[in-house]
Amino acid sequence: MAFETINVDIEDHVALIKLNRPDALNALNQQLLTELLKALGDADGNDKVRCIVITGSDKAFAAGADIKEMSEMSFADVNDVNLFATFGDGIQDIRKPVIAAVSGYALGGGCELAMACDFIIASETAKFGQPEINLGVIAGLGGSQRLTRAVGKAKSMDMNLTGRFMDAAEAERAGLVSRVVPSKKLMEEAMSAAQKIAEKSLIAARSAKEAVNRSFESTLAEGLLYERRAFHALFATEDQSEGMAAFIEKREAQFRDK
Ligand code: CO8
Repeated sequence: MAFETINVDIEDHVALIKLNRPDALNALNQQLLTELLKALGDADGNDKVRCIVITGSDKAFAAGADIKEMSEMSFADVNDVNLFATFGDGIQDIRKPVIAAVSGYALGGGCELAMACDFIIASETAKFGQPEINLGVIAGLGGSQRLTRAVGKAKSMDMNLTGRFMDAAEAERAGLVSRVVPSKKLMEEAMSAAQKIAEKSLIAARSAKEAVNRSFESTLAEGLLYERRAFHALFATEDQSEGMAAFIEKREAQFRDK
């Protein structure tokens, strides 16, 4: 499938997916969402890919769902657009690690897309927000749920009710992003983080991702049990033997995902 609204490059085991609707600040229309889901699924199933990075342009990661496309929709239309219902689940189903590299605006569906990734690296210019309230609607892809889990009720309510934007420094203080870097260094930093992940055992990386995600869905006791069982299971892998032997022999581990 040839993509028109995104670019995909695979280099050194990292799939870099760049949103590419510059005239609309990468607004997420149906075509872009369809192409993005397809590209993510392809990357997840491609043996050459071990980590995925999603990014936008300097000015905008994504300025939200496409308002022009949505403006004509009725309840029945929105209800009927399967993508609005399935996109969030689709991105959650990606088993390889996914990093969002955010510069400029990450608003509405753009902020929600970034939050659906495993972690966010932001440039100093990044601005996050859930301004749907200004349009007479509310967040529809996790902005009231993932944002609240990430930054707590006070800031989430503030952003969802006033529609104000959070800059990169505030987003880092609040725990929404894992690191903030100078604008020029964003892609270098994101790709270097992705490379680091790509060097690990993919079995362990997937397991770590699943365990962290499980913490959002379970009690502490259940989460701890899940983590412990996943930890035990990794002792059935060759990568566990290799990783520990490499440490003892003072050499780099050669993981084989076995
Ligand atoms: N949808 C469609 N077009 C957009 C969007 C958008 N979300 N954002 C920007 N654009 C377009 C503008 O219309 C403009 O196009 P044109 O030149 O043809 O008029 C072009 O991009 C450039 O935008 P601006 O001229 O407005 O640029 P500024 O630098 O002046 O302002 C802003 C940048 C502040 C980002 C401004 O564009 C803005 O406020 N955009 C809208 C932000 C917003 O409200 N986002 C939330 C949308 S609703 C949503 O995301 C709901 C998600 C729910 C579910 C998703 C399911 C998948």
